[in-house]
Amino acid sequence: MTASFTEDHSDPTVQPVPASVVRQVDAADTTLHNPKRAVLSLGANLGNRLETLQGAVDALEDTPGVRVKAVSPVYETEPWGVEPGSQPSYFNAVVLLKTTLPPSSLLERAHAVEEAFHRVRDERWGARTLDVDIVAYADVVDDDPQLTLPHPRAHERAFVLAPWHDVDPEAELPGHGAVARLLDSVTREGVTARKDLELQLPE
Ligand code: A4P
Ligand code: MG
Repeated sequence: MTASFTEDHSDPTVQPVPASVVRQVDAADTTLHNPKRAVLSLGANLGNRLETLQGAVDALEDTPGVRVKAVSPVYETEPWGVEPGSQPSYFNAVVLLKTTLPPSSLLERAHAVEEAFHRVRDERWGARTLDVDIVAYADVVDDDPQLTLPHPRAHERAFVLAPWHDVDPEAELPGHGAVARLLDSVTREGVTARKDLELQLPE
């Protein structure tokens, strides 16, 4: 947006644009030219897990302001945080994005994608058709409970670290260091690569 828009009042039908709006538009414009890297974790343990994960990848790619840059291998994983045997196993994968959306809008979109796959929230860590978590957004570190960045449990979960390491061996988790080193420090028990399955990167 140029200053002349705000200063040229010769046409009486044109209202002056407040400076604060000009600043907002200019900031949005900078973001558009400066996409950020984001890492999302996908998990499913109800329904057709592979189809759902692929649907989530496609829905993310269909989001204005989001490009899916890489999709990890699929892992079959024992449910974390619940009684053993009380839930079906998960399929987990990690997606690398470039996005011009701010973190809050990316979370809104993640929730919309979950809802499109009939996610029902009844209990914490309950079985679900789809969970879409933001693992990391650029270098942002924020303890806001609505959107904690990086994801507060990502650093201790092999079902996040292993697929992330597969697609980006040099990755760093902000505030925690190299994903490769974190992966060495957690158990991989119950986290198995499903080499017979594959998610497609959208065209
Ligand atoms: N929230 C805060 N930070 C974030 C973030 N970085 N990404 C808030 C996404 N959401 C974030 O999430 C609850 C609230 O967390 C959201 O409203 C959001 O504002 P939810 O998806 O409604 O509920 P949840 O997923 O049951 O809770 P929570 O605490 O996010 O669970 P986790 O830690 O995501 O764990 N075992 C295996 N093997 N594989 C899994 O994928 N996933 C979970 C869920 C448990 N066990 C698992 C797996
Ligand atoms: Mg979640």
